[in-house]
Amino acid sequence: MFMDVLNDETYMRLAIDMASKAKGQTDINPVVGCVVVNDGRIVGLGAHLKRGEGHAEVHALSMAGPAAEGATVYVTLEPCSHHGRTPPCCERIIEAKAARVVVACTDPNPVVAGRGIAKLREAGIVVEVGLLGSESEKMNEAFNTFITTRRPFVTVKSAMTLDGKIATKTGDSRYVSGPESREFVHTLRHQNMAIMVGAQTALADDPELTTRLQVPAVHPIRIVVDSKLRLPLDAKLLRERISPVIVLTTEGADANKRQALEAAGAQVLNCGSGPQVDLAEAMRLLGEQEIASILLEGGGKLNGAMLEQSLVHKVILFIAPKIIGGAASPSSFDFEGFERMAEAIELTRMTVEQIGNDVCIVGYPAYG
Ligand code: AOF
Ligand code: ZN
Repeated sequence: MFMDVLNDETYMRLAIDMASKAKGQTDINPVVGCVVVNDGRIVGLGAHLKRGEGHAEVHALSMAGPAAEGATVYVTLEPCSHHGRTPPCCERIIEAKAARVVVACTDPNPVVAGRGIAKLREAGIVVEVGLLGSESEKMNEAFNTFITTRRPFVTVKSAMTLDGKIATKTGDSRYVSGPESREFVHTLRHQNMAIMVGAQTALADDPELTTRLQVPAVHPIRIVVDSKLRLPLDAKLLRERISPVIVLTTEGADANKRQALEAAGAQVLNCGSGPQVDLAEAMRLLGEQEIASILLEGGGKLNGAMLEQSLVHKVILFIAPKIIGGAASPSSFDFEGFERMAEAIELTRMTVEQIGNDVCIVGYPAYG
């Protein structure tokens, strides 16, 4: 920025920047940033970096030490009020004798939900809520969904040609989008707790489903939806034991194959009695296993089924400036389809951005 004006927003922006860089490393916990300012000087900085370890406020306040007295605390999420894996942050702020707390957004966690702010006010601290609130809320969209529904926040990512296809008529799909988009996808893998594909995609592409970036990054848990347990035992994702593999199947699937997959290191989960994996049940089971976010990477059939059953929360589509034709070429959402345009699933809060030569569309499906 050319002119760096100092105001509340400057410090909240700094807190958001710190928090957002930790996305992908806090497990089911939100990312949170905190800045403590006293007498015109930054005296403490902190971010929540790992589940079970210090909350953002604790790090920032311990850096500030006695300088926290009379200070303003900027925090991207309402300070917690509960005894979780760490003591309540609101008590820590009260003990530190801060004069004012600026909060970006409230904590939707039912055990907090306004209680942190109320406790601070009861202690006579001035609390202001809402500065850069929607940005902070968006940064924790997966946490917000998981903590209130106990279901994973599902982002479907797909790359298609200008004529809406994800592969040629022979099935070739390497690559639809350009290198910049693909690098962004690997960042998304780092930021999501799990990545999910259908068995057909696992068979056709034999993917590793790991995160490959210029810097080392976190590898997501790898999930394969495989009602008939067709995943080969020598699949790359089983051989590459870099992160856990979960295979979602049905009760009637072959017991010997199930044992063999388990022996190869996979966890096999039954999702209904078939013939196909009950996807809603799958999301319930994955939520039970504390998988808070999933990046869904195809194929078209699985994307379509997830969307049709209202299980997709966010859509990220890359459109590459290429035309490949072919009536039989598959598309991003391969489901039976609607009869009338009025039935279409529309994206809300849509944004459009150019990434390299591709157009990237992000939106949130509105289910009727
Ligand atoms: C804060 N500051 O930095 C974070 C908060 O895993 P626990 O037991 O330590 O607690 C996690 C919960 O605490 C989480 O669900 C959310 O409600 C809140 N996270 N709160 O004041 C932080 N990470
Ligand atoms: Zn806390």
